[in-house]
Parts: sequence; C-alpha cells; structure tokens
Amino acid sequence: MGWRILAAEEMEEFHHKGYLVVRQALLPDETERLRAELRRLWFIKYRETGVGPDTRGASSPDRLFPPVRNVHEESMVLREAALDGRIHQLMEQVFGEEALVVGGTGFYKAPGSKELPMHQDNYDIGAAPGTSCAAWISLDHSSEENGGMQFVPGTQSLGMLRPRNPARSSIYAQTVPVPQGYPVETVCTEPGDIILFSGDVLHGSHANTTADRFRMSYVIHYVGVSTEKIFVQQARLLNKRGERVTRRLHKEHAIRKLFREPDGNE
Ligand SMILES: O=C(O)CCC(=O)C(=O)O
Repeated sequence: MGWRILAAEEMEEFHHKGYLVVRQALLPDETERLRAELRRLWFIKYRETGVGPDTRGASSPDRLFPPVRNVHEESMVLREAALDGRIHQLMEQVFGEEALVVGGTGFYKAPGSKELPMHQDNYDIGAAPGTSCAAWISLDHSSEENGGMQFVPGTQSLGMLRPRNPARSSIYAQTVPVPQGYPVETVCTEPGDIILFSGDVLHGSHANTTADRFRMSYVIHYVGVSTEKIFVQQARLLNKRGERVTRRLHKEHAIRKLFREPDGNE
C-alpha cells in the first residue's frame, strides 16, 4: 500500500460510527505473507501444545483453531506488521498523536466456528485516559456466511457497557447486549482491507457457517502515546521504533469495577 492519509470525510465517518474500512490498504503479497505466517504458527502450536481434541476426545473448530494472542512477540513478520509505518500513520491520525502497539492477535475463524459475542476492546485493554484503536487486517474474503465482522455504530460514545455476565468474562469473550435502537452493521471485506475501530465501539463477528472457507485476520491493537495507565501489556508496549515502553498498571480498570458491583456502577 502507498502511504495513506485519511480524508476529512473518512475521519468524520470514523468518529461518527466508531469504525472505518480502509479498502485495499495492503498489497496481495503482503497479505499472503501474514496468512502464511499465521498458518506456520498454527502448525508449531499444534505440534508443541496439541491444540486439538479436548480431554473428552471431542474437537471443535474453535478448539482446533483458537485465536492466538500477542503473536507480534513470537514472529518477526507479525511484529513488522504491527510496526508498519503506514498503519502507524493511520493510527496517528486517529489518536492525533503517536501510537503504541499493545498487541497483535491472529484469528483463524475456521469453518464451523461460533460467533464472537459483542464486546468492547477497551473493557479488556483498560487504557486511560482515552481508549484503544484496532487495525483489523482482512486476510480472506469475509462476509456474514464465513464469520465477518459486525459493528454497532455510535456505541463508542456510550462508555463501557456492562456485559451480561462479567464474572465469566475472559479476553474478547464478554457478551454485551446491543443497546435498544442501535442497528448492527455487517462489514464485508477482501484480503488487504483494514478495518480501523475504536476500543469503545461494540463489535463481534458472525459464526462461520461455511463448510470450507476460513476467515483469517490479523488484528493489532494500539493506544495513543499519552496513555497513562493500561490493564494489559503494561510493561510490554512498543513505540513505533519497536522500543519497549512502559505505562502504569490501571488498577481501577473497568473489569474490576464491573466485577465488584453487580449493577455495573462504581
Ligand atoms: O476477528 C474476529 O473475529 C474478532 C476480532 C475482534 O473482535 C477483536 O479483535 O476485538
């Protein structure tokens, strides 16, 4: 991709909806490199830790192909993508300042995978002040059938919403009910498209109901450099030059607040 500057209308759309699709942001060979790398990591994990059939001998697509977190710390290729100057430039426009890498997660979303419930990323990331922003890189064609992303535009202005069952929440596994009156939008993508989305916007992904079509993606989460405290990766953030950066641990993070008070109030 060339160096891309978001137009004023695109910035407006991002702020209005909480997300923005940057079409064909990566070249086909760049996208293929990321796919191949995630496939390679899967084979390594399969051999070493036996992701696969569970203790009862059952196997499910979600168990065979779980999301892999912080892969930017395991793979030079995925680290380079997280530090890609073109993505940092997009993030700098979104944050209005330099961005720090929180982490990169690979999603395989195999045929037969379940839906990923609606959630807000900053509930888990716990960045303050402000919020995080994701660059979701589409590595396959995606649509409703094979597990495409869905967003609830406007919810980025509602603050952190209480999940249905916060006590059972794990990273990216909260279930937040869609607030009344807010429509849900499905976003279809092609390989190389990047969805930028706010850490406060409610989003999830459809079940992959196809027989044989994976829906892979590589998602990198960022925060602005002025972030003072954060709940995850607090001592393992990276600046755009790839240097390790530390912030304070966000002790009063939303997860803990919501866990403490059953009605979600502080
Ligand atoms: O790729 C997906 O299915 C979900 C990604 C997501 O929700 C996230 O990274 O927060």
